[in-house]
Amino acid sequence: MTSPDNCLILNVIPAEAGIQVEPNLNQLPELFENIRLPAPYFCDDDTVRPAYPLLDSQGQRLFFRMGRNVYYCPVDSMACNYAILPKPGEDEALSSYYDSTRPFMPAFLGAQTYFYFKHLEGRFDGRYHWGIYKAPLGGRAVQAMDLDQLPGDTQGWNRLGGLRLHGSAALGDEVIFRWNQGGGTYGMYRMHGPTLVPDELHDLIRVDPRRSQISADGSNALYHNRTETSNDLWMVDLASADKTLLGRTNSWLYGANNYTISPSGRYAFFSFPNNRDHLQTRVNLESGEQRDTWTWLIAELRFQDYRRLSDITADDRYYFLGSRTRDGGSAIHRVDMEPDDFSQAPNISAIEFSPSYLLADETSTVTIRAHVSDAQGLDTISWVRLRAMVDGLEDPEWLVNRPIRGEGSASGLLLYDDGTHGDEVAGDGIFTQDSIRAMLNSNFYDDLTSPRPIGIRVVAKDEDRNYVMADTVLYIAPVGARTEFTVSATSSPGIGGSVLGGENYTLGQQVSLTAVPNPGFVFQGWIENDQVVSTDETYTFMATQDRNLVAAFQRSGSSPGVMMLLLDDAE
Ligand SMILES: [Ca+2]
Ligand SMILES: [Ca+2]
Repeated sequence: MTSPDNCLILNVIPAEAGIQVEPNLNQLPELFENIRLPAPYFCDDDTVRPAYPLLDSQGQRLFFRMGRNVYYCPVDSMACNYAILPKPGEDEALSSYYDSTRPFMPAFLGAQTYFYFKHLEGRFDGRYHWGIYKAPLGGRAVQAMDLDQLPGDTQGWNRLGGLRLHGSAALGDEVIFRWNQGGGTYGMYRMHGPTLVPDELHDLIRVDPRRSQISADGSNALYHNRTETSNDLWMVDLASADKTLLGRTNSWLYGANNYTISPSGRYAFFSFPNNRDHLQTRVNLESGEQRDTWTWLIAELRFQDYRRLSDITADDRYYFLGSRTRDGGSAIHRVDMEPDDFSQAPNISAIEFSPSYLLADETSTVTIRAHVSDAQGLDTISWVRLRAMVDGLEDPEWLVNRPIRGEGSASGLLLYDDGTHGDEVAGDGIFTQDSIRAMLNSNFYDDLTSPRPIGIRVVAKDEDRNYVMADTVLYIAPVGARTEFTVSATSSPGIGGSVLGGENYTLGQQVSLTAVPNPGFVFQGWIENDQVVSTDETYTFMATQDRNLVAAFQRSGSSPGVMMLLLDDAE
């Protein structure tokens, strides 16, 4: 599990504690594949856009609210239908728009799918009937719990606003929810009873909880806690009450939104408002590595659209996002975080910088070249833009300014394939921008004492609104810093083989060392300071310091294992 020290995500810290993406672009592009809802579910009315997309635990069905109804769509066909039937004689299933996170949640009981949702019945028989209601998929709802069973205000307005469903499919017929008990205190309850979750957990949750979320297996909860100096995002083990800090701002002002644990338990997702609400930051819960999985350059979202992010699928690959389009329509996007199919979306196969680093003197410039293609043809690419990132985040910390600028807007420099801006050949798919320079009045540089990398994110969009983004790093060097390094590569023993690639490199240049064993020897690994740093014959890294690497070989001819292999072959 990650320690709090290496997951402080919103302070300017050495990038090795954030995301450092190696420039192996074949593994890096993120494909944003656009799925539109079938025509009946498109709407021009901005008030009934799809919201609160939610996946089932298998990631096979997408649920969302539109207006006062809940729909579901098989992910394969996106043929959508009602998840909850409207009330008899009415057009709507839900009573209100209460709650800013999850107005409904699915539950899975054997082969049956049910919905729990917050509801106020229309009838009034001396009192209102607020509660949690339950409906089978495609069926009508009955009350499962009356809010009057809970402590606190009994008939006040907006009672449902004090109720937050924290569902988990693994909980089956149980719902865990947060409840505003009145007097500024909150409790975490189980629906059956209803009963308070044990006191020690309750206390953890009670510290200014605004939202929390339960993991798919019901074992962990995320919750948000505001202190005098920061906003923290914690994960708590519901059995042991052990806590892990996942994220922290250095401001008491801004909190986290829309946080969720992936069904696999491998990732937490969240948004901090200063990264524009909807930049879904993914944290690997084992390594602490962070990355924004959405980009501000995809300008199909508006303020507070973070409410329209779904959970991610059980294979950690996709999530869905409801959005309003600039032409007034609505759409749901599917985000593929490990794309391998570029039959529709553009592809970015390489990103190059020349020189290989940016000198921080405000006059030196760097030229970027991005190699972009599209199966439908280069003339279907609408634009290619870039943004800088710090610690894997597009908008790192609310007081940190962007570290670079260039011609055009620093929030999205355009790259050109028209022969301008350093582009040598127009129309060859190599998009170029030659005006990138350091913006030294950014406080990013206040503690810049040694070469350090920033993230460079390149995003391409095609006419069909497919997006792809690829991240790499650009090293920034202060004036006077060393930018030339020696990488030495030797063989051990000397007769074991030869090595290629040991020479001088500039900061940020890609180094590729190759070990070639002589006959009778096998390659064991690359050794540095008595540590094995790679067991690949070709070892690739960025030049940031002098390095001394030894390729270790071992004699293989008399190995019993090889003799057995030869005997087997002879039979
Ligand atoms: Ca295309
Ligand atoms: Ca070009």
